[in-house]
Amino acid sequence: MALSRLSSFSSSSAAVLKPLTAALSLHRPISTDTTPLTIETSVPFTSHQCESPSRSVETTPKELLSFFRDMAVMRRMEIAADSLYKAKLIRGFCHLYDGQEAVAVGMEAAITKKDCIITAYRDHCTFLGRGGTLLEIFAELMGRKDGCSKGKGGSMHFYKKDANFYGGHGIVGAQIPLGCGLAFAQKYAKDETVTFALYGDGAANQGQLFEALNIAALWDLPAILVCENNHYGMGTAEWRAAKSPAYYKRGDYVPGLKVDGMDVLAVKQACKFAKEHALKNGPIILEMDTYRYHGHSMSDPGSTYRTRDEISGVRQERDPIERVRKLILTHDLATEKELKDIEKEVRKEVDDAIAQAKESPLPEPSELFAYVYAKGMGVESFGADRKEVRATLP
Ligand SMILES: Cc1ncc(C[n+]2csc(CCOP(=O)(O)OP(=O)(O)O)c2C)c(N)n1
Ligand SMILES: [Mg+2]
Repeated sequence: MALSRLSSFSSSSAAVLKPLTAALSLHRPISTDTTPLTIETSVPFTSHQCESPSRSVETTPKELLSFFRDMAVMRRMEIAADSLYKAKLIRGFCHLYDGQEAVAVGMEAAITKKDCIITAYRDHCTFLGRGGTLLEIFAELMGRKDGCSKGKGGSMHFYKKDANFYGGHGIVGAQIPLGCGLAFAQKYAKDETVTFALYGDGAANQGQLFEALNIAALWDLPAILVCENNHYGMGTAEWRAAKSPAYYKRGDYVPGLKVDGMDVLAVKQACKFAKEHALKNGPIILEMDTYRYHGHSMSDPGSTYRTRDEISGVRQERDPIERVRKLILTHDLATEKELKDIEKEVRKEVDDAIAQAKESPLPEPSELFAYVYAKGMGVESFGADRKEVRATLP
């Protein structure tokens, strides 16, 4: 596929990075500088059945720096996971998110931990965004006790109930109706919160999406359906799988927005807009135009159905971390050396977490069924409620 298919949002960096307000006092440390700063999104939003949010996004030096740092942690973490997998310290399924970091980070900047998030199997960075720790992540990936799912879920089943993160789901599309169910509970409880249900372009062709949307629209549920369009399913390009790849329009009677998912500020703006919309009017679709650098999963080199030129072209023109680095430098908010130092720090944090995770014990065999099924629901199918079967268990 030609790069042009994917680069509808790329534009010359000079125009993209032009400051709207330049009256910034330059004082250090920028990590606490909350001077307002307005920056224009890379491209306009495209809307369906609704207004578009403004392209001028309010931010601060502090926020931009935290975006840079958070995305750098995510990138480093996923690259480390790749190495651990190759060293056979991580087994089973493992889907990496590098390239898509702006979606997780921009979304969190617009919402609170009272809002719910539910996603598919590409979930490491979403969990980190919800406040999960690197130790919980690496321990879970290695099947250890200190993992966020106590070492029993692995890569696809991260979960953090105290921050309303409802997984981590391996069945393509299954999280969409579950997310609408969460939104139903939120509306029923009148707690003025929303659910972000994330799914891929591959999942966007499933029937259950449209069934869930129908009910969500009928009942005005505060559901935000986020299609992370990285342009490929499990190796199938979107144009081979979708008659209309304009996913933001595919809800027909449900409003939608197309967003540059590589621009963290655009993602923040769209999510803020969507939350307000959903609380007032019901569901909305956000199509995030994004890209994954790794293959679909660890068994996919990712280079048989797309060219290396395409991947390196996206890295060069649209990388979400490089975009924020340029913004910070253009606005004189930090020096190149300061940003490099942050990256060095991040690298060490990730290495330390891996070392700690390796020390974490494996789950106790006696805990085989603990935290797997709700009490009395499902364990009996293994016969674990029968004395003679229990006796055979470790
Ligand atoms: C119901 C179902 N069908 C097939 C699969 C195998 N499968 C796993 S991921 C995937 C592709 C999904 O692509 P997309 O929705 O674009 O998400 P992405 O991996 O790009 O994030 C497929 C076919 C599955 N897990 N569940
Ligand atoms: Mg996809």
